[in-house]
Amino acid sequence: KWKGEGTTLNLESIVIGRCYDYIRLVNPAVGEKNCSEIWEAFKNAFINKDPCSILPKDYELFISLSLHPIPPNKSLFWENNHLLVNSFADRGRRYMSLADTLFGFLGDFLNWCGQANSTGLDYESCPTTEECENNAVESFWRMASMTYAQHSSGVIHVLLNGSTVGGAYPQPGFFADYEIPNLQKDKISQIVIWVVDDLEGPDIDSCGTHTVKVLENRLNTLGYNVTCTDNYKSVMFLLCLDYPDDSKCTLSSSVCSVDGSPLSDG
Ligand code: ENP
Repeated sequence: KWKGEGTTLNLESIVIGRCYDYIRLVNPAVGEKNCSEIWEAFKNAFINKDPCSILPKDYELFISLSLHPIPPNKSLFWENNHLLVNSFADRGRRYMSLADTLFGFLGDFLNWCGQANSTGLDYESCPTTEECENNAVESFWRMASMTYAQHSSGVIHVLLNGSTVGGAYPQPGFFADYEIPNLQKDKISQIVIWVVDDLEGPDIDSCGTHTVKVLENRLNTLGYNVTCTDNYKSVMFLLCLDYPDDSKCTLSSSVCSVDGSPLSDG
């Protein structure tokens, strides 16, 4: 009856399995967590309720059971480049995006909703945010975003997509509406913005223009020390894995001959 996809099959096994994967292998530094209790708290946020009346605060117990420190200088906020961020952050080894925290990791790529007057999950369909914003998934990410921003410190990184139609900094958006307002200014030394275009995509937005300028102005007005870099090299290298022959992916062209073979230096 809803327009969105239904609950991911085997949701309970996936969430509990991911929880053990996270605390035992991905990030044992978080210490002991009760994965079955975390699942119960997650489920109780939305089961047996009208699927359009789920609020961020319904996930409060889930968040308090799964919360752990976020290392300073490791936070990575983003818009419109989910898979790139997953690779770049490398499950918390390089950066810790929301999906690399325990609470974000449990929900990444999944879908879920319940139904009124039933303790069952709806595997057929779930409401989209267009149908109702107070749905189980949207409220989960709102709560997770607010918590993640409140616990981020040191140098904050933001990876935006300069090829997004409508601009790299979307408003409304999670970063604009739930993350920026929850950053704790006294714990933050700098905000580093990276605007990276898709390799084969258009250059729609860049540092100092359009929506990125709006973002820079907003953060400056809030009193943050802000820097912005276009097509940051480390991220470019990762994109270039899939497009090695793209003109933007040439490594040190000056020391190569026309056929691409290295020139001897003698
Ligand atoms: P999209 O629309 O590019 O990607 C949505 C996909 O990313 C979904 O598979 C979603 O999991 C997963 N995801 C991972 N982290 C988040 C998240 N954090 N979030 C919403 N979805 C997330 O992403 P958005 O909507 O623009 O959100 C980007 C935001 O994530 C940024 O504000 C960034 O700073 C933040 P699922 O369970 O829905 O399938 C917050 C909201 O970290």
